[in-house]
Amino acid sequence: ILMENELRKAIAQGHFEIYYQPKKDLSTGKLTGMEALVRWIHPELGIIPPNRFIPIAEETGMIIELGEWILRHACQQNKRWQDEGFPPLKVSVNLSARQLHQKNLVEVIQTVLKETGLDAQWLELEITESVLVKLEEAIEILQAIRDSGVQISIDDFGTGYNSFSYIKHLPIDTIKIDASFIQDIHQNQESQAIVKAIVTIAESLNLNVIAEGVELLDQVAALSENGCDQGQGYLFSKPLPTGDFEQYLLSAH
Ligand code: G
Ligand code: G
Ligand code: NA
Ligand code: MN
Repeated sequence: ILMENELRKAIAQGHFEIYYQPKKDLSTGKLTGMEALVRWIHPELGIIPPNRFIPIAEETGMIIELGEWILRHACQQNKRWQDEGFPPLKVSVNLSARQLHQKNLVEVIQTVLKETGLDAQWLELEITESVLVKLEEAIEILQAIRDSGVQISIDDFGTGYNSFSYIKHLPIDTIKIDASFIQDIHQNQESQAIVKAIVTIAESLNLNVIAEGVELLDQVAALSENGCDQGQGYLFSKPLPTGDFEQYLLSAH
């Protein structure tokens, strides 16, 4: 209850910050986009990671308001970078299960894009696989989002279900391979086989594929060998606050 009240206050007062983590083309090293990751900046406790408050925000429904704040700030910042002359990049924002059920989600997305002036092509929404396999009306919602020009990525792919076949029905753009397969890919043949299978499916369905949790050059080599040409992880950079990410953008080009 204490945490809940604190969180309510924080949302009312906007005590959050969005960190950004780069996504890279593994063969050229070029930046391909960035993931927006929220942090709670508590006046006494300091930085509180999302694992500690997103679940509470979901249970209480506060994620609707917080999610909109995150979406608006990520789009606003991305537009600002574009206006400042940085090469345009796609920003990926995480969407929780509760937000997918939100009746006016598409309207909210369209309003945020209009108000921030960000073109839809520079926004992607990351949705965890486990949410999608459970959601019967997912197809219609995803289709409506994509119809407005926003892209969809399946997050943590490979952990949510025992068969890949359902994804052929989903209107999506990108598969994000779960970090658990990347962690040991350089020394585990099963992980290599799984990544290779995911890449093959992605290719046949005309989807992009990206690996998350890339920490080692050996993992990059194994990913390239198995046809995965995009990655995100500590090897390139941890998630950075706006100012630091800007420095990263300046040094990366
Ligand atoms: O870096 P990391 O500690 O940022 O994120 C931990 C978890 O919190 C991840 O599962 C991530 O998807 C989730 N998360 C981070 N930012 C957001 C956000 O803005 N919205 C939602 N729904 N989840 C987020
Ligand atoms: O669930 P989602 O994939 O959105 O969450 C991404 C989480 O992974 C965040 O907590 C982010 O900080 C973390 N992360 C990003 N890169 C790495 C990495 O290379 N290694 C590990 N262990 N975690 C990472
Ligand atoms: Na994500
Ligand atoms: Mn993920």
